Amino acid sequence: LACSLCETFAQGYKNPVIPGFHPDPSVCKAGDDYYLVNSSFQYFPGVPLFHSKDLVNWEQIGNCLTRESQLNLKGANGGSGIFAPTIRYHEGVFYMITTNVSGKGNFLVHTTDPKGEWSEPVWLEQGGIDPSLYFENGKCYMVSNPDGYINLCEIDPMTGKQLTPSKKIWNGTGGRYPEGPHIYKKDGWYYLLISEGGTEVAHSITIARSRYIDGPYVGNPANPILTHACQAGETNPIQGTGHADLVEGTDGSWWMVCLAYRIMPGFHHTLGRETYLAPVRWDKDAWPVVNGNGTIQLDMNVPTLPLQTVKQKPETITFENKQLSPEWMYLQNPDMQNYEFKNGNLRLKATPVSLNEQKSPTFVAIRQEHFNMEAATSLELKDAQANDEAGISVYMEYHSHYDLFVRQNKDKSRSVVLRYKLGELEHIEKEMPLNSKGNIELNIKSDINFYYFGYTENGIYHELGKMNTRYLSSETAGGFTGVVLGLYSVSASTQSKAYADFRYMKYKGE
Ligand code: 6LW
Repeated sequence: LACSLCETFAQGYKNPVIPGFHPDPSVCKAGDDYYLVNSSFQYFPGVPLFHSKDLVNWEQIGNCLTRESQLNLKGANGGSGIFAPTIRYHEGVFYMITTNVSGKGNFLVHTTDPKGEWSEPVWLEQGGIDPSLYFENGKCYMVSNPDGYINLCEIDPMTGKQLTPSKKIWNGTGGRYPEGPHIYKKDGWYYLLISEGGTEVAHSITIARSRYIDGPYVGNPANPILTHACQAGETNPIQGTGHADLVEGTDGSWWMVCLAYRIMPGFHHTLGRETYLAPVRWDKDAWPVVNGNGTIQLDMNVPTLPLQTVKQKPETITFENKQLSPEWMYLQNPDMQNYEFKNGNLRLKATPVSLNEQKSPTFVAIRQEHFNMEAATSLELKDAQANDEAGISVYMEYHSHYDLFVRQNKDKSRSVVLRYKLGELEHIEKEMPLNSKGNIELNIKSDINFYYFGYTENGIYHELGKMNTRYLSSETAGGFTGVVLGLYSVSASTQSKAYADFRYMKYKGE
């Protein structure tokens, strides 16, 4: 009997609950639905939006920032653009507040239908990053971290007007970069949850509380309440735990979402900062305790809310229905004239903007979400002139990507080429002449250490080379994002009318 009860209640789940580049999670509950957002940096549309019924299984239902009027990303890269967002639900309205580090700073958008369009930006006066909202008694409070200190003010969320002066309320326990603040109220206490230590291995979650919203806030003697920068976390394959948000489940259970990353040999990570889930209980002194000892695991053997699976993403993405699902991302602000659906294909019109530029090349990508994965695309390059190219890029940043592509040659023949771009280095690893006309399949496989590149012509697979994963890692390439797999098309001249028709994108992860 004991065992069958265990099975009923201790269903357990696997972390990360949203794998791949999905950092800075924030979560809210509306009725018995949960909504979650992530930061998005230089990618358009901005702020991916997920829905769940159980906090474990998440489906991306859209993006909060879908129009250029909400999201100017000119010149943005993986260290700028849209930083950490917060999502809150209050009296029938959803609010998403974030920072455009490449633009005018802090702003919020709102909607009554999160699956639909969100409002125009409401610009805010208080600076710093990682803004969050707290609603109580008809008032709306904003917290963020100008000058490395958590500040609180009251705002009008519909106009953005700041109604009270910014007040410093806490700067943590002495760790660097106090950030990611959120305020909650429970049993007469205001709790202020923050991150410290920076987003790398020293990342930690700390908490303080006060009887008054504007303080004085007193830290939890047991801080940090979550970190892997400690003995209990030192051998954990998950590192960098931080940037968290709390939510109370429909059954009264409490949960934390946070970011962390899965490490590769040498403490590198390529998949970006991912979204993790942990159970929270409140101890006898009314402080939250995260998953028992303040660490999290890949296999979480804990009771959950009743699990409700969501639609799985297809392994083969086709373009017949003439739209891209919400996980597809462009760089900066795309010129949509260069993207078209034609005869069941995704047609990418080549422009002279190369992948090495901090601009918006014709490029559209999905995230790599697994160390072990296989990706493939079938494409035909058309109307091309010498040195025009189209293919697929394993892309971390404009200066760090591995490109597998079809190139038009001077003699009008075509080749398939494998090229690496790593900082100052640009290297063609291999090029092979193509014998046939028409579609070619480009193939990428990966494991934790290598990417393996090849192509398939007339049903025969040809190997081109393999390259280390670690040079694309956040530790080497920098930035706050993770590796994405982008279909792209680039011309060698402005005169070229080249385009590429992509028939499908396959992605299979283990
Ligand atoms: C984010 C900050 C952080 O705004 O990194 O890990 C910054 N936390 O809170 C970019 O994601």
